[in-house]
Amino acid sequence: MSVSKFVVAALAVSVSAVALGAGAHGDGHGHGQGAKSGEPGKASDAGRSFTVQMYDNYYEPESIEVKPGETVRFVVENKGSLVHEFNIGTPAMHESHQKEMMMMVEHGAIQGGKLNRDMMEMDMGNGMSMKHDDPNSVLLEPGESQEVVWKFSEKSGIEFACNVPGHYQAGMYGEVNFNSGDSRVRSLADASKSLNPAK
Ligand SMILES: [Cu+2]
Repeated sequence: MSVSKFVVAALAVSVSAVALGAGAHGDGHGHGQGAKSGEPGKASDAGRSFTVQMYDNYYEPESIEVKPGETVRFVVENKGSLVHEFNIGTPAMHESHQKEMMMMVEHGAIQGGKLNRDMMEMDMGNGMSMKHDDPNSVLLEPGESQEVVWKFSEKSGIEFACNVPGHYQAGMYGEVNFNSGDSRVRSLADASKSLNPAK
């Protein structure tokens, strides 16, 4: 992890602490507010596929470039020795998800390198469970791999992140860069179009 990334992570934590203290919540000041990070995509619409490898505690690659509106297939592999998550969302979404993940650790659903999937299915008594089945994320034990197909929206400021307690703070997140003007990206886009002529 680079030093600058650590500084950014530390800054994000302190900024969100201030926001919490002020009773504020949300990720914007009007512009783009309510816009979502995207929606579940159909595999048949995915022109491109990325392999994302998860280590302790970082991703390879550390960032990806997509076009607004593009559907991308991610093949997520856990190459580390701990449980890791791949989750697509805004920093605010990751922050609130980290609280849920903390609960999963406290209840023993996540134990270092193991997931207690029976525990995750269990009713918590209030009709809720610790099921981890959101379409924008996967939670994997070491050696597991799974796919996420995601259709990105126009909204920028999206990260893929691991919300297992402590991992985001250790730098386990990466940027989704929206790029449509760059010539290299354009040629990739053209290539994906020719693979998927229906679009
Ligand atoms: Cu992790």
